[in-house]
Amino acid sequence: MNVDFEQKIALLQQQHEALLQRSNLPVEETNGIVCRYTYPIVTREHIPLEWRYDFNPATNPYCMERIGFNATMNSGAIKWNGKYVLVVRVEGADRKSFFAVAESPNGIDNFRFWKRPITLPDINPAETNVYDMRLTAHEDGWIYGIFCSECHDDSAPAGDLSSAVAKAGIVRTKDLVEWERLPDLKSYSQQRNVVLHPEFVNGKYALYTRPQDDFINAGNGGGIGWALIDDITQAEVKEEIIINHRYYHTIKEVKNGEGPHPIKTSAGWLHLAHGVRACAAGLRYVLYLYMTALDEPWKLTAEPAGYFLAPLGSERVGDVSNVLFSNGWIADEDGTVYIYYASSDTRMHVVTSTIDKLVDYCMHTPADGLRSATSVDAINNLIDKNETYLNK
Ligand code: M1P
Repeated sequence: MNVDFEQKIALLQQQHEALLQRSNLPVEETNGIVCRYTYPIVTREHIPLEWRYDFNPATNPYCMERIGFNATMNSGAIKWNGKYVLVVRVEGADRKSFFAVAESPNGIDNFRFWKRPITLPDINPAETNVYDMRLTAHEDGWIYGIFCSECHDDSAPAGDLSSAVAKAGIVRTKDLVEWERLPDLKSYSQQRNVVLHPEFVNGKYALYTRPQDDFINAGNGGGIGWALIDDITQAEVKEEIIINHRYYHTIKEVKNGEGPHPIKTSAGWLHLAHGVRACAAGLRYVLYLYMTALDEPWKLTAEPAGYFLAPLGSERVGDVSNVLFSNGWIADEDGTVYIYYASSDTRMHVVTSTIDKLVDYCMHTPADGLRSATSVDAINNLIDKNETYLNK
């Protein structure tokens, strides 16, 4: 028996188990809107040891990691059999992303990966990378996953090995284990951040889209789009309107994208999205909320100015620094909302809030007047209101 090897494995298992079982305590609230938690909830260290190590001392005498992982990020989310389930984007050391399910009993800690990653039906040899799945339990009875399917852009000049093409891949499942692959979304432009609305609208499937001129740039794509789809098994964007626009000198000046599908509330559909702006440090990704009408989910009814969540402290640094990205949240029956987000394309976090608080935030935070002068007006209005109130 190789005692040294056995001891190393035992220590790895002990440390891994301690990480998985670690409690995640809330940190003191600062703004009354969300509660943050002490630790990231899923990191590359959470990945099962069986995916990383060869446990046979004869073939792995140095007890080395045989397969390396880089990040656990941008995760879809769903409540499933009473558990809080994430479909995590796992990125290997080889830069390839894939999906893997991790579940928690309480939504805050004790996230554990299922035994194996998701094996998607492999329908296109040119598909090189898959990532950022949005999950929707649709009223048709299926759980859909829409994700970015990336291929090399073969029309790029010879030697350009970076240009890529983004399409929306579509899968569906009844158990999160077996996934049926449907044809990719047909669209006149590249598409990323495509999300399925959970209800039929005028008898059709409805998609939130993000038309973009090329792989990186939204370009003429004006923001978050909306398209009705006749047949989800042959999905095609025939007409698309922009329902949440980008504006100069805002947090979403460069691009934006729908997060998870919106939550239905009595006050309207509550949306979570990411906004991107450029600065000397590069692109800065933040999260924002907006609302649309219940019976017309494409009509904007409220949008607070600025961001709802931005990278804070250690969240600022990672593989792609200064990024928050969310494609998953879970609304519990008691009104608690678990918002799952990745920081800097590296690790997953959660904040909690309630539907009432998030709706109140949307309805009563001043909208963006798009100019410094209007921002000062908003502050003065609040001071005036407080003076009247405090002098009563
Ligand atoms: O690196 C930040 C994000 O960049 C892209 O976001 P968008 O779709 O808005 O362009 C995606 O690659 C996303 O996965 C990544 O987190």
